[in-house]
Amino acid sequence: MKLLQVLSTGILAPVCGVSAVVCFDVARRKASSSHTFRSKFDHYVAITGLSWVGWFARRKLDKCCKDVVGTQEKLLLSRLKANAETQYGREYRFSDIVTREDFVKLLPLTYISHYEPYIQRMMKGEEKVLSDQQPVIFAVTSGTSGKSSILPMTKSQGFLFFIQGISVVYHSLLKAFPENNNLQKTLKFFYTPKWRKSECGILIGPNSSSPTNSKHLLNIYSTPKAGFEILSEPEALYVHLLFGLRDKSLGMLEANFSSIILSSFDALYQNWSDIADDIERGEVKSNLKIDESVREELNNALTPNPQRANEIRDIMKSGSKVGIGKRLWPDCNLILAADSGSFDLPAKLLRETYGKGIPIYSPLYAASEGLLGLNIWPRNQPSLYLLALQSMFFEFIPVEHCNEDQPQTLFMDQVEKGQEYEMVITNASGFYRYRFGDIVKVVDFYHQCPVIEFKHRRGQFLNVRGEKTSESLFYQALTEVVKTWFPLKLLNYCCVESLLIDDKGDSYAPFYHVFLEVDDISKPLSAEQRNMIDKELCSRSYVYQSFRNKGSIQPIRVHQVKPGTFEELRKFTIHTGQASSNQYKVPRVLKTKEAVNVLLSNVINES
Ligand SMILES: *[C@@H]1O[C@H](CO)[C@@H](O)[C@H](O)[C@H]1NC(C)=O
Ligand SMILES: *[C@@H]1O[C@H](CO)[C@@H](O)[C@H](O)[C@H]1NC(C)=O
Ligand SMILES: *[C@@H]1O[C@H](CO)[C@@H](O)[C@H](O)[C@H]1NC(C)=O
Ligand SMILES: CC(=O)N[C@H]1CO[C@H](CO)[C@@H](O)[C@@H]1O
Repeated sequence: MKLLQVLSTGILAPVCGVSAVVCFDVARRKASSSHTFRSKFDHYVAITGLSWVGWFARRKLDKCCKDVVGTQEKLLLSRLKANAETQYGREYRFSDIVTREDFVKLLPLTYISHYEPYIQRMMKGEEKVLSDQQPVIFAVTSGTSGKSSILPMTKSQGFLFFIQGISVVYHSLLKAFPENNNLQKTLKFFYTPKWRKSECGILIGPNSSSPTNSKHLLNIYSTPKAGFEILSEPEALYVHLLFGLRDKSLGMLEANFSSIILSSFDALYQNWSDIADDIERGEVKSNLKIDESVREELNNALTPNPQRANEIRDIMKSGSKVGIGKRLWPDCNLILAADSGSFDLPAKLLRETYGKGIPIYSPLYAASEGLLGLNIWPRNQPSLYLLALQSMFFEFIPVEHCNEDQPQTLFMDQVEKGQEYEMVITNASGFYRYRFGDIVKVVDFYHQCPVIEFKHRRGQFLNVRGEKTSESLFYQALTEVVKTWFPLKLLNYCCVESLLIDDKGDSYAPFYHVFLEVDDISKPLSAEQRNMIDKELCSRSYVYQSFRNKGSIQPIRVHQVKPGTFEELRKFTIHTGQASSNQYKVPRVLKTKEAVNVLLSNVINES
């Protein structure tokens, strides 16, 4: 990040004149064994810079939270002013807008389709279409539950994301988990996305911030630079694990989503013996499919370490998966990964098995739309987010109106505690009053700023007869049932509406298919067990129950699938869609036939 460069040369360099103090501070902190003196120092500069920026950014944030109306209106009006001379700005008369009420009156609520013609123009190279700034990139949203879409981003975005997002949550992290204020490295599971170019030469691709963008931040991670450049995922994962395992004093595990960490542990169980051999030899195995230049760089970063190799072998052979993370890395203090919405289940599994004893912190609520929320309460569960009021102008549609096309919206200061809303955003790169579909619940206020819990994404409904069973309601019913199946554990699940599957059952009425992966497949699920899900859902949803009683919906059909099915589904989606592995989310409601076929071909124990 640019800022760190500025800090390290401009501010920190003179401060380092007091080098004795700094050297003492560097020396007294717990550090990764793979650090050289130089990299230890760079690591120190990076995290010290980050926590200073975080301290200032947090003060600024608190000030804004005490004046929600002013902060939001100022943000909105300055954005409109900056973009008044764009094609969109002239079309919607931005220059006439002087209050937030004008804005709502003059502009319609929009969906992604509204922007498609504008984006086409931008891709051809026209300037000042939606935003005054030339887009640097077109992001691809994770199209795991539907189609991918191509969206523009602008330059300042990454910088603001860093200042208003990363630095603030880092500050909160250190306050809640002070044991992380050290020089231990982080194992970051990151996969480099593929890129393509639009007609005017703008890069198109998922814009996940790559650690290789910043030389300073690289010292924080256990994987060397070359490892982040590997394009194929299994090989990249192998390398991440290799360098992570080598470092016994690792401090954190980090990935975008808890599901990525969970599946990385699964991969560890498949490949640990090769990895241990590599650590012993100090060389990456010769049949790993990577470029020679990458191999050379990786090998340069390795030294033979038979002792650590044996340690890993002993730990991996000792059986239990529970707490394996803490046994491999006794000083690991934290898992950093999103655990809200559809990542709740993988996070729970992680807490109970591999990651037992290591807290999980989900720092940001962010999406392609930008920074939406900040979790400044790292120890709270479920994760709560302070709305990122400096990053977006927010409006809210009460859930009961979210089926209307142009409902009345509320402003940030008008929402109520305990209510659920669909969020509407106006962001920095030219999306105005945009309904991207997230439903949240306001659970509290921090000063005047709403604190929310993510509920689900609109569209992630099961809806065969207008009953609209939300993803989260279904999940609650399912977890309640699975509790009674103890010691059997649910590993993964997914629902499909019957219209996507040819076998329509006994009556014309539609129903839900539920695909479950559980940890013990030796005994098929009994008919009684399967029926419980339908009963539980009835007891939780009056609407669903009434359709069931009327015979308008048939009972839920439960299918058990082979272990590894959801991994296959993930590979299939990444292979066929445009989502990269960083962005992949297990869809809880599958909407395409092709993906459903993957599940169907893996069904077992059908009675
Ligand atoms: C995680 O995913 C989000 C949205 O898909 C993206 O904006 C972000 O940059 C990703 N982060 C990493 C570290 O991959
Ligand atoms: C990891 O192990 C699995 C199963 O043995 C194997 O198929 C896969 O190729 C290995 N991965 C790598 C990167 O070697
Ligand atoms: C605004 O939202 C659009 C649509 O999701 C996205 O493409 C764009 O990158 C967002 N801009 C910012 C600044 O986050
Ligand atoms: C937010 C973000 O990650 N932005 C990055 C998008 O990609 C460009 C080009 O690689 C980077 O410069 C941005 O930092």
